[in-house]
Amino acid sequence: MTNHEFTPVLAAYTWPGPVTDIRPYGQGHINTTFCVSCGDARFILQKISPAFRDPQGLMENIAGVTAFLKKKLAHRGQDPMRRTLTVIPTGSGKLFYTDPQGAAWRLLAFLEDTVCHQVSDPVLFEAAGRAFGDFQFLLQDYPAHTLHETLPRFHDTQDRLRLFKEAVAADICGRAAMVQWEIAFALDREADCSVLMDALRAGKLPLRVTHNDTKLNNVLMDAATGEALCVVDLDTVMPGLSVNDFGDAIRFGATYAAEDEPDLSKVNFDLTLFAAFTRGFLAGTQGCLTDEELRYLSWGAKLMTLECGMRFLTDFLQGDTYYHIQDPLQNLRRCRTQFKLVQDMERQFDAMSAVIAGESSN
Ligand code: ADP
Ligand code: GN1
Ligand code: MG
Repeated sequence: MTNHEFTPVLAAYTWPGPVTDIRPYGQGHINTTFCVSCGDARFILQKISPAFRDPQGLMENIAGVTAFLKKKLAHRGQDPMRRTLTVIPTGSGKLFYTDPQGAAWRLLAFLEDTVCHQVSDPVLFEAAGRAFGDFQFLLQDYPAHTLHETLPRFHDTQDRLRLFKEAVAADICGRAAMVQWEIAFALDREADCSVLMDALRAGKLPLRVTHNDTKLNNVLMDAATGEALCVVDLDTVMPGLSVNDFGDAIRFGATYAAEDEPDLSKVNFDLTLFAAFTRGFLAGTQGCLTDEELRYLSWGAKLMTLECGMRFLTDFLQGDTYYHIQDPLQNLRRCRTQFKLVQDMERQFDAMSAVIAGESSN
């Protein structure tokens, strides 16, 4: 974007002084994020992805959840301004600004002196687990019925498989021929795709208020202490399954490899990382998960990894319209790392369940 294109959005907000710098920021795949400086003061400015059809509902969710969290954090004696996001309203008091092209923008307080990690290690992954577990703990009595569904059927893996099959059948970019192995990999696991939705329908798993996008880079760590400080990226806070929040974090962080690592020999599911996250997550949830939820955590890990791989492959087949990409094969590489991790998890499924049982009895 040129500086000229920022003129209307900058004019919609009240700044503490002249804007001195605007630059792309972070490694999110969905929104377009900028860091805006006014001298020493910094802000996060985000163009919300058009995938979110109802920015008003989305921003109401974020305003509601952050206000709720701030109260609980203050009650605990923790700093509400550092431990949750703060939405800065437009000059006319709105939660977001709509530009002349119809795109929605929001402004957030910048959390200074924090670090955002793109690759895992046991200490920080355990800290992330604690933060995502605590997020779930704090929101267990949030009024779920007030939340707007920002992306319908977001983690309905059966529905993701249906959309994937449609993309294969349509093959609008003529790419299906080059990914026959990956297509077969997903189709071979059709029966698995319904396991969690069936458990939900059978009343075995409760619907909770969940984050739904628990990637390691969606938690900011305190630069001084390493403590996981603030869960960010609240676009997908919706009623969902706790096991999916667990699983989505595992699919990204239970390996030392990057999500788009081209060399699959480097992409290995790591049980030590898995145990570290499990320990943190269970400590954060403070016993609020049911025995059935604990039993299904390994399924959450496997299915979120499979689902994410299918989503990357679907986007690759459809011409890369959903995720930001840096090159035309990035979604395919992302899909392959996820499928490699699924294979590893299938081989170590019993060991994963044993780790969970061990950690939950501590
Ligand atoms: P996306 O949905 O595209 O992933 P995010 O909301 O996760 O967008 O933001 C992208 C990145 O920007 C995050 O991974 C994090 O590094 C950074 N970020 C987001 N919010 C803040 C904040 N309030 N302060 C500092 N950094 C932030
Ligand atoms: C997206 O927004 P971001 O980059 O934190 C996506 C997740 C995927 C993830 C894969 C709203 O997360 O669902 O698991 O990419 N978010 C949305 O890296 O689709
Ligand atoms: Mg993000």
